[in-house]
Amino acid sequence: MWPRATPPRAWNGTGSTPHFSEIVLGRCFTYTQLLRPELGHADCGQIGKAFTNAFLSKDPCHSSEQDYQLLLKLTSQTIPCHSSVFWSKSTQLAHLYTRVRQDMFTLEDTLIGYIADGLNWCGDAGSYEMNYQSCPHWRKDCINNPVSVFWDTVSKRFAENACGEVQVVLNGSVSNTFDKNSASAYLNPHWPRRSVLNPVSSMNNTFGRVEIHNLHPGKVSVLKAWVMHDIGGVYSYHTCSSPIIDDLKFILSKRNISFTCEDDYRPIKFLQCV
Ligand code: 2NF
Repeated sequence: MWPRATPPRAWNGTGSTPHFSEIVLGRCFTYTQLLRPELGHADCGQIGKAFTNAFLSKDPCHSSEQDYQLLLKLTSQTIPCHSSVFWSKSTQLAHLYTRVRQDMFTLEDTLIGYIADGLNWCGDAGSYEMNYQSCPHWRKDCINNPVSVFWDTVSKRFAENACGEVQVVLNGSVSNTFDKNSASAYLNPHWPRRSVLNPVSSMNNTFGRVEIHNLHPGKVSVLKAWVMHDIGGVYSYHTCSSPIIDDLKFILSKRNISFTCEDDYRPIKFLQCV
């Protein structure tokens, strides 16, 4: 059917990361051979192929969870109970925490999260190639782009697999410590159409929109929230006593999951001084 007559459409987002396939392969080998050799059975060649097949030659505004199923299967990994760490607006601090606590895992400490973190990718329905020029921006072009759908899909699996006591590192120094509108956007029967209340910002909170709704009551006993302050922003916008945290507590209570909250949890606070 190809070569194509017209160049791929220009989107508003950054294009695919140069050397995407090589980076995916290299990260897969680094993770399975050096970081977590106990996972040595993972087939990095197959994982790399499944990743690119999920989006190449496809419309980058109609990506679906289904596209990533083989990749998910090839990267399945058992995380021990009591060791999952979620985060929102606190990427650096949460990852510093799990670097020190090697027994704890954020999504980016799992194989699939490690491979994809910080990368960008998309293809085009009319080409076998990746689009290195531009990719759909989730806000300006379309929500169902390959990167957003990927993170929603793997975040959902990460939450579904969590068990025992789980933790979330939240940023109390920003206004959107926890985005209640993200949560209601997910509960809205018209989802994934845009929320009428807050059409843009409500999309941008995977923890509130995807992860809390996919924790399994009965499997997860308690969510422990650590509300950290002074991670770039005003000192203390929200604390455990803020209504925004009550929203989180309420959503979890409806799902029969216990909730505790602590401001500036010392083992993490200590890392802010490092
Ligand atoms: O890039 C990642 N590693 C990533 C992306 C999305 C979600 C990780 N996650 C998982 C993590 F495991 C955390 O538990 O979800 C949780 C964090 O997501 P969050 O949206 O609650 O936290 P933010 O700090 O607001 O965002 C994390 C990153 O994702 C991007 C955002 O720009 C930031 O780089 N992001 C958020 N929503 C979207 C979206 N709809 C998005 N990128 C594309 N489309």
